[in-house]
Amino acid sequence: MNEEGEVDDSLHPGLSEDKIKELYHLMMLAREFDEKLFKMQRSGKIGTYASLKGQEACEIGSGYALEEHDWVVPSFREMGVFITRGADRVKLVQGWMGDTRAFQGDENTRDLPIAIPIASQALHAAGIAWASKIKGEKSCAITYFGDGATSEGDFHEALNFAGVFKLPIVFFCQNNQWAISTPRKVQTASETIAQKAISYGIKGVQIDGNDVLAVYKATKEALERARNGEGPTLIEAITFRLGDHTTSDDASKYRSEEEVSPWVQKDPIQRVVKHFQKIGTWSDEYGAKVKGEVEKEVEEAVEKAMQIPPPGPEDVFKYIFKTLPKDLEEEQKELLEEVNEKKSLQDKGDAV
Ligand SMILES: Cc1ncc(C[n+]2csc(CCOP(=O)(O)OP(=O)(O)O)c2C)c(N)n1
Ligand SMILES: [Mg+2]
Repeated sequence: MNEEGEVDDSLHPGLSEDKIKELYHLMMLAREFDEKLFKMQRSGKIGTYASLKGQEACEIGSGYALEEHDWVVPSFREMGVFITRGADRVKLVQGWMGDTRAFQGDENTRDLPIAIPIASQALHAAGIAWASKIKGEKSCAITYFGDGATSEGDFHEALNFAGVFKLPIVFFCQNNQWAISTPRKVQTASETIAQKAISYGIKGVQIDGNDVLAVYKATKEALERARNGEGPTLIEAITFRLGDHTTSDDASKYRSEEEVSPWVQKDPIQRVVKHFQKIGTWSDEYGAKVKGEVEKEVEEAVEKAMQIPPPGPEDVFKYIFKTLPKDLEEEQKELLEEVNEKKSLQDKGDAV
């Protein structure tokens, strides 16, 4: 789908117009969550938030191509993928509110919690794909990371390992042009990120990451190859981070208006609207209906998340180790004793 919303029939992924409407709905839902969480951070309800604004086509298009039994191994900007996978909306908000209980992992899904250490998750994904292969399962792993992650050793080790063992894995790079304040041009001397695949003997493709149909198609094809035993694919999706790196950043300090404004015109959601207008299926009523639905869904999730009592100090120690190592067990005990002591002193004080 080009920037005018026209689709080249010879490249069409074969999704019906109803399915494209579903993609539009999911992209609008991701944008609505994004805007709401940003506002919650500004009003002190969330500590830090990492916006996905501008990257909705990458996340919804690729998420939509996955099968339920596939594994998702994300970084920290993939809320759109989680939404597409049907993740619990309340938990998404709860997690951004800093509640570790939202990250305990759900036995019913194959979506891993977010990873903050850049590129570390690519190795976890390679390990998961290896396990699937050994077990003879048909599930693939997809791992997400940014342009900056491609400078980390973990990225290269994961690609090498996956190439050698011909693993059922898709490496999805959201090249949003920036790694905080480091621009893509100083990240690597390679002309593209996709070409790095060549040195690991795997397939590499570069796509327009603001074209939801291209993203869906490239991911679907990569997954099919992986399922057929043809090995990994590195997808480089060219996109742009429209917002700041996180709410702790101010991108205007290192990006000019001239750089940002053309990307505002390339908004992946507006491109789908143009498509509907071109083929005559758009109406303002339809636009308002979708907007109303996503607003309601987000409002409800936020309201429920706000009612959850905050976690206790003991929760800091849960969800990382299946069995707590001895030293952490002692730390947990000490902390709880300290907290209880403070509480009883406070209660005494209150009583006096
Ligand atoms: C190993 C490691 N080094 C540094 C950081 C600090 N850090 C957080 S995000 C980020 C930039 C990541 O850029 P990119 O991979 O392009 O992803 P994007 O944020 O653009 O989605 C850095 C350096 C970190 N989290 N982990
Ligand atoms: Mg980046």
